[in-house]
Amino acid sequence: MKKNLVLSLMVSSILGIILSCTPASQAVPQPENTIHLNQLGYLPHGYKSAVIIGSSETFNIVDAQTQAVVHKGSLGEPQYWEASGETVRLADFSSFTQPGSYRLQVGAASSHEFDIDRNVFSEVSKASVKAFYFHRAGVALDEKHAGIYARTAGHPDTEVVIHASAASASRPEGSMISSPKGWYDAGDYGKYIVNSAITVSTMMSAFEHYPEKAGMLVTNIPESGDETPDLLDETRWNLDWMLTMQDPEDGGVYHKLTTKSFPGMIMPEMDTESRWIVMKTTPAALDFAASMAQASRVYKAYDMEFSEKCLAASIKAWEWAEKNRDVYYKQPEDISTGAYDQPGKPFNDEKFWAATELSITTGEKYEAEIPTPLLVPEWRDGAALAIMNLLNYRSYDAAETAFFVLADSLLKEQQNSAYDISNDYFRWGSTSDFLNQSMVLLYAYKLSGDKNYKDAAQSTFDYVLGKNPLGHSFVTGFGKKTSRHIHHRPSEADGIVEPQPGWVIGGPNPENQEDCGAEAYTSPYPALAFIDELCSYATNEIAINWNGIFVYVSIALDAEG
Ligand code: 9MR
Repeated sequence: MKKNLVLSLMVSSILGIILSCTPASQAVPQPENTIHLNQLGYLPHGYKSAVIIGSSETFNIVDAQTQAVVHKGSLGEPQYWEASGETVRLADFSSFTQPGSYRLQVGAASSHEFDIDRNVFSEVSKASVKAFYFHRAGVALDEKHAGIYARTAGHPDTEVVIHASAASASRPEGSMISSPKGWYDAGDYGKYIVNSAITVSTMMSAFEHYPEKAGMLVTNIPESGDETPDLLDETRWNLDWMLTMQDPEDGGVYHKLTTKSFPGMIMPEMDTESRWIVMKTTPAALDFAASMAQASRVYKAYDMEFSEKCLAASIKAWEWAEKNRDVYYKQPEDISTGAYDQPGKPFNDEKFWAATELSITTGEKYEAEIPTPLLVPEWRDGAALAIMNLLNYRSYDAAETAFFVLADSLLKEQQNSAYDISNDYFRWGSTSDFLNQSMVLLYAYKLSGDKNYKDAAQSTFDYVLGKNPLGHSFVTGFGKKTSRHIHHRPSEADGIVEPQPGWVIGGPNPENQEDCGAEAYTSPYPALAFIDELCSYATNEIAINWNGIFVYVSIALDAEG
């Protein structure tokens, strides 16, 4: 078993075995010339860099068909990267702009074939939106839209049970409500408000910031061809569910809808255990208020009634949160599904996010201070996303100053980074951290026109598609080497060898490594703490928020060209 796991490590096996016996502080013997690059390729006029491990000083770009050398370059100075224990050099071939199919060569080593093409990210961008369709709860996926991933409906959620933690006078413990539609959160079948909110908001922001490109995406879903862009049709599926999670009585929003514990690796229709509505919380209300306020303005042109409904729901949730400022999620004893909790963390960023979105939509004043420091967005924090949305509508000096402090720190990190990326820490969902950083950098470019931000965003995005020490593409179905055994119930249970395409994988995570047994993770380096195994929920799962940010960044890069 251990041997299999070691072999399946997504590092070159020799390097992986050497690393497994090497303490973090020691230099690692390197194989001659390993090349890591974006396995899909590069935009003709975009920044283009690859990471090389080895002693050569120069590199060539060769035509993939004719082998003719089309570009020659010198490698950058060697730099040590603590996160992987490697000494690496950069190959910068941004000046080579000719579209075509190529390989990068260093000494005797040759990279995967890659493209230089204006549309190099179009397909993966579409697939990352389409993946959400595969996760629709309560509906059968037909062959016309889902192809080989067609399946029968699961989780109608028309009779979900009010848990004791969610009980109120009008909805006592054990009573039923209807809460259909929505997307499954991740490898599990739960539906969680906090994570849903950041996901739909990131996708709606892609539409607001890049309306032309985002509005043009055609994803072959049942709604394709109607008056509404496919991206918004898909997002609407989850917004409709979110609206059902508000108690009409008092405006409070329930935190989640799940079974009591995670089901086995079964298809949706086989998971017939009761599903429960679990407690109202302040972050659920505020995140919901933020997303609904944004939805109100985004859908106004397509469905006025829905737009008004979203705004009314947002205001009601905001008012509930004003009266209930510190209701933290507390996992009930009989429930063990995901918590999306933030013990002890103040809810000032949630409040700022909701207040800002409500102000943008209504033009009225909703008071909340800009959180300091402003952080890269994630499911726990929507403040920077709110600032981008605000600046998309009007200028506001204090928001702009806070935003550029964040963007400049990411740019500096990238410019000093051995791997040419804006981050060197790894935790659960690390891939999404890189992508969220890319979003901030892209928005800084949009505001300033300074190309350095765009280059940093591109280079950080390249990490996700293969320019990383594992040489792994963290998007299923895309790139030459990607995950085959994701922690994802339908992909495991459907009997189809290839996992559903277009899903972003959580990626290296040095924590929570008990999931596959004590000996599964063999590297001491955080950037290598990854295995392509079903059991690895800590590194090889997928999740809607990780896809939502990929949708944003791939659309943005595609739009900026
Ligand atoms: O993405 C979440 C990560 O930031 C947390 O550290 C982790 C543990 O609380 O939970 C992750 O979210 C999971 C959620 O709780 C349940 N569905 C699967 C999610 C992705 O692993």
